[in-house]
Amino acid sequence: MTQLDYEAIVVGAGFGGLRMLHELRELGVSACVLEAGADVGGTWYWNRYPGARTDSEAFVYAMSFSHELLQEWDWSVRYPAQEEVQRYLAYVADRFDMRRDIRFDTRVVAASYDEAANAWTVSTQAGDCFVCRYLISATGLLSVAYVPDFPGLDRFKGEWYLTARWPNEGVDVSGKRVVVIGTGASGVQLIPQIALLAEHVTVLQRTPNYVIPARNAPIDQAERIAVKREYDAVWARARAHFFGFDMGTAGVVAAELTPAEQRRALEAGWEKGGFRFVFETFDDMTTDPATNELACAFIREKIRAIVRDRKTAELLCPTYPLAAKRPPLGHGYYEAFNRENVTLMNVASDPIQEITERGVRTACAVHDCDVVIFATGFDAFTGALTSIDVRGRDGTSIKEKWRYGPRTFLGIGIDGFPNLFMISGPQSSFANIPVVVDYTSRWIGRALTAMRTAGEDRIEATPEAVGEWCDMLDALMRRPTILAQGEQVGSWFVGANVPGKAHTPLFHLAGLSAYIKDCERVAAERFAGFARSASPTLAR
Ligand code: NA7
Repeated sequence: MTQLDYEAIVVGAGFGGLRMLHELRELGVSACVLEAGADVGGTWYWNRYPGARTDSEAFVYAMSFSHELLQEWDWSVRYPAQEEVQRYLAYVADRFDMRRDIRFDTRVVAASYDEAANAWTVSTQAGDCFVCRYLISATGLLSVAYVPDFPGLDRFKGEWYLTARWPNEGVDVSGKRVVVIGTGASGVQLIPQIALLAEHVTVLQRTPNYVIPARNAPIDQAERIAVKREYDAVWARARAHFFGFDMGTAGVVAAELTPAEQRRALEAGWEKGGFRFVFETFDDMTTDPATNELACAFIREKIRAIVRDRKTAELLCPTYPLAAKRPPLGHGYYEAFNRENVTLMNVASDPIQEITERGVRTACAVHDCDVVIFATGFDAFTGALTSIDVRGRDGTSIKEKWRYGPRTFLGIGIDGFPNLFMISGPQSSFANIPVVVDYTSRWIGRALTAMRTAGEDRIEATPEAVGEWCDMLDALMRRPTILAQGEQVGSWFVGANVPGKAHTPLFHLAGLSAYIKDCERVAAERFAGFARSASPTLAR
């Protein structure tokens, strides 16, 4: 008989882990959350760099499981800053007395499944071991930072930081010369803020992005009241949306409009800002290449109108389709390049060679500096699980199993790894995260309930279901869509941003609504594709 410490262990106390803990409590499942950080927050705990804020609109960047919580929390602005989201998640944890079930400063380093005991043993960096029946990974899709292996970093005499591991106490860049490497969503948020304080900021850009103005603004009380009154409908719309947003459609495709009408629509979308530009301007912006190019040309025109230096403006203009890389939202990004103290350098044509004692050396230039900031992205979706030594039924590790890319069923289960569930796992949905994790947590809860009703305690994705799911995702990636072009432009969502990583679709490219339909079909068919059984009863 194996003694269980908990029925379920959840790894990670960000949005996903907190949501899952709530679900487990509702089901009466004893659970513990193991969290590497010193507080809740996940992404929001670690990414404290200046300028960090949501790219999702505040009203749907929230937990939807409690009507009371939705009514009592007031977001201040349309795109809340890191500090506000962190404060919100701390509030959720306190409001629902979650901290008593969370062990902080506890990094999970290994987990192995024992078939005879039908139990997982979870080991931590500090040397503790916990035994549980169900292991639920809520480790986040963008949690393991990717730092290119530039030679010489250890020689650098200045300070260096990762946006994804920003020190709690902050960094003082006043009067310093700063080099920023990376112009994805993190770099785009950071650069205008750093530029306000630093003596000089040199931005090393490899690929320009289409940066859409966020149009951040305070939320007024009338809007707040209106949303709170109809929150159920807000969530229903978000679950039905491609990216989990409460957004409508344009109701029109570009070809139905005259050039003058197209122009007016683009200007209106640009004024609304954020992802509304993508989803509410034309319904075919991410599906029809001609419409996509219309939007791309429009943004390039805006860049040239904002950025005064012609050479800099041209360097900032992308040439690939909009949405082949995840477009960041800007808060004065292009405007920052009009400052005297900001310089843009092209490290696509002149790549970074090494970090020296004094700064960053490219093939043709030396950028002396006091501070280097790496905003170089993440080992997305798979990095968190493959950096833990997770071993399944026959001792195979996830790292070995996923050598050629992740293989899962629904992004929730893996064959050979019984009773392991993933929230926001690879091959699930990439959309507005609170909506995704709410859905997957509830889905896992439904699976556990079905098992309990049937007197079962073991569930495992079948190899056939995993094979079919992978084939379906591959087929989606082979379709001639804009998202599927991510591989050519080095997008993280197909693993193409990390050298040596397998290029496979890391999420369900057909959108959240399609993903939910697939999961619902599986649930309706009594969790078909998962083998379920009862093991000899274990003592607790
Ligand atoms: P991203 O979007 O992956 O951006 C990483 C940036 O770092 C990107 O501009 C990369 O250029 C750049 N990078 C990476 N390696 C190098 C090297 N070797 N040399 C120069 N530049 C390099 O990560 P973020 O953290 O900004 O955003 C991730 C997600 O978080 C975002 O999509 C949102 O969903 C939230 P590249 O484009 O590869 O040429």
